[in-house]
Amino acid sequence: MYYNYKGFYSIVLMALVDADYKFIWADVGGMGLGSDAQFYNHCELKEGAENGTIGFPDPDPMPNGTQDVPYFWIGDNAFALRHYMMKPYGQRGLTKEERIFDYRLSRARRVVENAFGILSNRFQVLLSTMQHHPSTVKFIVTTCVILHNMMRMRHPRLQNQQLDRAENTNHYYVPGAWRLGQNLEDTQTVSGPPNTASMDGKTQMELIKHWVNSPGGAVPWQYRMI
Ligand SMILES: *[C@@H]1O[C@H](CO)[C@@H](O)[C@H](O)[C@H]1NC(C)=O
Ligand SMILES: CC(=O)N[C@H]1CO[C@H](CO)[C@@H](O)[C@@H]1O
Repeated sequence: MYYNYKGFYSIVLMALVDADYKFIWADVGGMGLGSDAQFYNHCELKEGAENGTIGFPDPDPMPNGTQDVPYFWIGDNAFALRHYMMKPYGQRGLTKEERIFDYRLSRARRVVENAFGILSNRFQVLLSTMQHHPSTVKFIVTTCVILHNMMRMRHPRLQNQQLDRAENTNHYYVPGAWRLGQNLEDTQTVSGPPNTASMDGKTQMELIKHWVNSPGGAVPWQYRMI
């Protein structure tokens, strides 16, 4: 049951990472058999999001935005699009705005990749074969995740050296039109009545796509990246 599709034995660490590289939810110990999507489809996190018990914060505007946008997670193509789960368009023949959305989403996902990278570099036992019973492996991995979070909180600078910092000098936003509401016309068309709870995944995707393509949400180098 623990034999994975890559051809060795493993347990699954399914986790949600915040913008500060901390693990804010984790399910440790799933069997390696099966795909990420299958695992996610049966996990408590998804159920809690679907039945509304997960406790997302109330919607807030994006930076420089004026319109409330529900909080959401980002994932890759393995996950089903929902208003709380944004994923790439990921097909061919995309418009420029869609390619910018995909670029920005993949750029945000690097935080997640970095979190896993910091974790496994610090606790290199995670990179090795553990000669233990699965229940012990589960304890070891859970302990590493908890220690990682404590390190993030107590010594964040120590670990920042390990992060992917390629764009750190460039983090400014062009102010203006978005804040003034001039870019909101087509989002208002798609969002319909101001009942954010009923917004579906596509509508949410439109909102985010619009924001990353607006002066308030764009990063200046994004047009070179697509
Ligand atoms: C919603 O899902 C969570 C996670 O599986 C579960 O603990 C909770 O009992 C469910 N609540 C309702 C009202 O269905
Ligand atoms: C016009 C405006 O409010 N611009 C702000 C956009 O967001 C960045 C980062 O949050 C601020 O630095 C700008 O002042």
